[in-house]
Amino acid sequence: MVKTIAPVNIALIKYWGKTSTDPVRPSTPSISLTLKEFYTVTEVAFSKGFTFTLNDENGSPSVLEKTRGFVRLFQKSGELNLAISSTNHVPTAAGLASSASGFAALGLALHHFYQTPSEDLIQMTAKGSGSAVRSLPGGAVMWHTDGTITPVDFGLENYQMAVVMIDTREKKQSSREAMKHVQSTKEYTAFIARNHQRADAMVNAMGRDDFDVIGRLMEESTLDMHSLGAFSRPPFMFLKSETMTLWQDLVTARHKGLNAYATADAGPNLKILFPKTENEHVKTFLKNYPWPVVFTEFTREGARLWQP
Ligand code: 2P0
Repeated sequence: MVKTIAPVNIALIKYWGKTSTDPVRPSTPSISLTLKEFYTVTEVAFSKGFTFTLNDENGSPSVLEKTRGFVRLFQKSGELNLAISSTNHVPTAAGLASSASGFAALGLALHHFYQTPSEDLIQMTAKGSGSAVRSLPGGAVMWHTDGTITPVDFGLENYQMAVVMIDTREKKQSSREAMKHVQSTKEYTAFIARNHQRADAMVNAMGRDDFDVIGRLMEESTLDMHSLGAFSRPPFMFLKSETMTLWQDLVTARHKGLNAYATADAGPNLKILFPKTENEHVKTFLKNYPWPVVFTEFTREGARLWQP
């Protein structure tokens, strides 16, 4: 039996699309921070037949199929006699499912279980979920267009994130499908060029701890990524009106001195990044809204074998 733990990561510069699926190569560099309080724990053991449970519930046929395909990267032939159980940990009852922590934990567990070469781990994990590779090392991480990952110099101990759970129901469209849709729009090429520049500028800003620039670049990358949905046929949106209302209010509060910036991923929940010194002000700001909020710190710990 092998048991692993892997953290969730949130991108400040967004990954959105691939130049190649085998091996996986992202079209744009992305940069993320690793969350301390959100993670997945996964156990892999020999069994009769193949089972996968997530939070003690059997995976749906499509999830089972995707998981089986992922395991096939590690065990190429023969029957799959494997029981996989995965648990997503979040600090409140409100779920925030994450394929990043899920595939990082599973990829690492299968790597140990089948004793595959270490140099293959990133590539295999990326096949499950691109963003999962950023959950492998922990800390501030950059995933490059050549498929490699490197640490980014950043004092993440001084920052926190508030995750506002506007709607935690499962999204209708997967990131993978959404990326494919937008890659055929002509606006995509310009997005990629802009996001490359932002990634370079972000590394600089993080190195000198320039939070005004970090926050601005994060919001730009987020809104640029989300706007691509409007150009795709048919158009789609992950953000909801509540997301935009809260974000607009945050911008207004910022003009009055609140030092915080927002981002959102393939769903309507808003994540607010701020220096720890702003914690009380952010709490006061968020008190006016009905949604559950989880505050989290960041961590330099990445995916690893479970140690009780
Ligand atoms: C990111 N997201 O950088 C971006 C921003 C969501 C919004 O990467 O196709 O599950 O499996 O590689 O990594 C989520 O998509 O997609 C994602 P695949 P993935 O975090």
